[in-house]
Amino acid sequence: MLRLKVTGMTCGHCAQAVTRAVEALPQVERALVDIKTGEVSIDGDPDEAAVRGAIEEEGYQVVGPAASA
Ligand SMILES: [Cu+2]
Repeated sequence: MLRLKVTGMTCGHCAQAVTRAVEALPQVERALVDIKTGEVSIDGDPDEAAVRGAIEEEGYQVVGPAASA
């Protein structure tokens, strides 16, 4: 599992955009977004750079690994 801290997500639309973008990537089984904490949890064996790129392409910033990771 990969967990990233993302800033800029403020509502359900943001969460859905990120979820959809990440779940479209290969080797991703499921993506879970918590907009309160800004944490994105990804199940599967994804390429981290691809995940970061997909999230940033949606307009959000990946600031690092999630604090609880
Ligand atoms: Cu939003």
